[in-house]
Amino acid sequence: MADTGLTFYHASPSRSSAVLLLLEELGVPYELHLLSLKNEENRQPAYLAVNPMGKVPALRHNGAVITETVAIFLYLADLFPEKGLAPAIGDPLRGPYVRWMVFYAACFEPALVDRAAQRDPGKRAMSPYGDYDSVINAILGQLGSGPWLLGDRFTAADVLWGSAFAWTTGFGLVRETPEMRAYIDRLNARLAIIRGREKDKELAAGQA
Ligand SMILES: N[C@@H](CCC(=O)N[C@@H](CS)C(=O)NCC(=O)O)C(=O)O
Repeated sequence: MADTGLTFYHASPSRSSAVLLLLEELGVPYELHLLSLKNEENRQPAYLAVNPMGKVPALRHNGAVITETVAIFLYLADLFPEKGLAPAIGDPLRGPYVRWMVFYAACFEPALVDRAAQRDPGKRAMSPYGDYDSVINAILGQLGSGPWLLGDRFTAADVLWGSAFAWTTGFGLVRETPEMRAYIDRLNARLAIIRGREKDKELAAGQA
């Protein structure tokens, strides 16, 4: 495949692992720039020039930098429409797709982190996510019986949510439900995801 011009800034394992899985699903080549969080390579000037937040993941594409997991997901899935991981503009699934992608960053992550830190989310009306249970119920309601978040269509949103459920239930941050378990297992059974997890494990071992 021709050079894609993609550079992926990754630390293994971390939130950027989900992007690695997405790249594996897309099956496109990229240049990997591995950072050690333990050695605080993400806090050095060279990386802060890429992402002033010092956070991974980040992506560079033909000179433009994209940070924030969800932005990277939306960008990559749209960049390779032929892979079919993003409903196109005009497709009735496009709205729900963008909705549940953004819901991840705008509601789920803040709710998760507040809960993990045992922080009071404050008044429901003032909180960007209302309350934790509403967030979990909303995403589980969307998942329904699946098999995927948008029904029969597998999209990049499933890589994001399936891998998020896997690590958050794994750490005991989110209580696993049978529907969630089945969804995680469905994602983990995909060949690209198996390959991606294997690759990420090797990267982590190489850094240890
Ligand atoms: N809002 C960011 C959060 C990314 C994030 O928190 N990444 C963690 C890894 S799990 C990180 O880079 N931590 C290193 C640090 O902050 O020093 C996103 O969604 O991409």
